[in-house]
Amino acid sequence: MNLEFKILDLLRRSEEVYSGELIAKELGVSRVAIWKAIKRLQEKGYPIKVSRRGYSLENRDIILPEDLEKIISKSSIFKIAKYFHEISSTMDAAREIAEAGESGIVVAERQSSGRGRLGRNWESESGGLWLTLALRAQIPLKKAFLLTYLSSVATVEALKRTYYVNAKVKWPNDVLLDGKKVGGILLEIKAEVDLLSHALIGIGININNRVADKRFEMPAISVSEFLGRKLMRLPLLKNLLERFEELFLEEELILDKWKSLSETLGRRVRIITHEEIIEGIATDLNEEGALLVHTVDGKLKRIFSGDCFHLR
Ligand code: BT5
Repeated sequence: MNLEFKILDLLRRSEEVYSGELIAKELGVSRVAIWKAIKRLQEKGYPIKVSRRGYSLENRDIILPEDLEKIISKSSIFKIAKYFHEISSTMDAAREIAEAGESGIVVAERQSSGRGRLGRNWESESGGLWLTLALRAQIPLKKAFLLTYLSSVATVEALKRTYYVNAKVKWPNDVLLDGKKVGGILLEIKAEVDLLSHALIGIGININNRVADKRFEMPAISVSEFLGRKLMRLPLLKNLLERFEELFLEEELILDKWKSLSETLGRRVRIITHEEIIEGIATDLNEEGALLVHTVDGKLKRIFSGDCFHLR
């Protein structure tokens, strides 16, 4: 661990102001070395406040490249980690990893062209958790859909475990908090014949960013807006990856888990596909991952993709 990382790590652990003397003592280096390292960190844009009493962080919720290294050192799937202050989309960097034949994770503080399904815009201001998992795995193409459900379940369980909030999944790729969109999953795959060569799993979660007053297609919320306080994202990231790996390696009953966390099943829904608009009661997921909807005119529809709106 280099000195700059050690200083940031120390400062983000507590709200207190640390004197240069105390930092120097804790890290076993001179005060001049600390002072120089702080200067370098400020030049890199880290929000370190300097006062007469010492140093503190204006915003303690920082994720560092070293954090990602630590996380993947414990991973049995992901071998490469990349962190960006700003990037077009974490999907782009993840694609490079996958095309080089590796599995890895990419996290960015901000995305300038974050995207959702069908090329839609995904607002990715600083404070959210924006990541993509690049996964090389021999998965039959027919089962690729499971990755979206698996990632939604992992996200919901990580949110519950980290912040004790009652998050839910919504068909097909949303995560809800208080009935509003707190996160979304974007799956991009490359396949040869009927086998996956890689999957890029984009996960976006609104944490400390503000979204409640944005005019999206459906109401949005961030965890911080819901809880009314600022949060640390690193524990969520750790829990999310841990849960993803457990679910992926143990091949637990993903669809059952998704169903038990679902806010869609049992609801009256309107589904817009590229062919039609369907209204009815969403009753189940079948084993192929299709949503089953009983329509008002008595038909049973199997829907594989589309936009879903919960009706009252
Ligand atoms: C999604 O698409 O929900 C998938 C979002 C995936 C984002 C992650 S972030 C890391 C990785 N890198 C990327 O570039 N993307 C992934 P979809 O279901 O198509 O929803 C998109 C719609 O959600 C938009 O058309 C807006 O209406 C709304 N929206 C945009 N930004 C939002 C936000 N931050 N929070 C809630 N809703 C948002």
